[in-house]
Amino acid sequence: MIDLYYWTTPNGHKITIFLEEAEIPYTIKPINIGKGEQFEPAFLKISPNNRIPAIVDHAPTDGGEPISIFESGAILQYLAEKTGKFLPGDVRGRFEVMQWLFWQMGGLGPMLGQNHHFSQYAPEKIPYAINRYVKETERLYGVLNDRLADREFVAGEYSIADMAAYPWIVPYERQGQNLDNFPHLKRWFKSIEARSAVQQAYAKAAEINQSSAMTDEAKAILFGQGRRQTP
Ligand SMILES: N[C@@H](CCC(=O)N[C@@H](CS)C(=O)NCC(=O)O)C(=O)O
Repeated sequence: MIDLYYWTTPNGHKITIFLEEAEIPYTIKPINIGKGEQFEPAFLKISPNNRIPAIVDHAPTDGGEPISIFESGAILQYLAEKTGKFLPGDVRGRFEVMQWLFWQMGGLGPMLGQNHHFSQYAPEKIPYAINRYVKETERLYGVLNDRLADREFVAGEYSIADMAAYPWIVPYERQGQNLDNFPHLKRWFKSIEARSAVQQAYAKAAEINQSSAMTDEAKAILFGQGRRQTP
C-alpha cells in the first residue's frame, strides 16, 4: 500500500494521475500547505524540503522496511519502476522519457510556478517579473508544441513525462497563454484531459479541497519562507 502525502496542486496531481492510471491502491494523507501542515515534524521526516508530494511505500519490491520518497519526478520514476508502467525498459526509450521528465522538473514547473507567483499572488505588480515569466512560459509552451508536432505524446507512448507536464498546463489562462496559439499542445492537452484516470485524479482533488482560492493566511505561510529553526 502507498501513502500519498498530497495537496491539490500541479505537483500533487502528477502523482494521483499516475496512481489512478496504474490502478494501484493508495491512501491520501492530505497536507494542507495553506495551513502550514508541511512544517509538521512527522511530515518533515518524509519530506525535508517541506513540500508536497511525498510517498511512503509500505511494500517495497525488496521486501524491506517502508521507503519514503519526496520530489514528484523521483516519485514518478519510483512508481514507474515498481509497476513496470509508463516508462520503457530499453535505454533509448527510457532516456527519451527521462530527459522530458527532467525538463519538466527543472524548467516547466519552476518557471510556471514563478509565473503564478508574480502574475497572481505577489502583493505588488512588478511588470518586469510578470513579463519575464509569462514570456518564459510562452517559450516553454512553444518547445512542447514543437515536440508534439509529429508525435502523440511527449516521449513515445503515454508516459510519466506526460503526467508530469499536463497538470502545469491546466492553469494556462492564469499563465497568460492561449492554447489556440499552440495547436499540437492543445491536441495533446485535450487527449490527456479526456482520460478517465486523469478525471478521477482531479475529482479526488475537488473532494479534498473545495476552495482553490489563496487566502491571506496561506500567502503569509507560503511566501517569504526563510531558514527553518531546527528543533
Ligand atoms: N520540486 C518539487 C516541488 C514541490 C512543490 O513546490 N510543492 C509545493 C506545492 S506544488 C509545496 O508543497 N509548497 C509548500 C511550501 O511552499 O511550503 C516537486 O516537484 O515535488
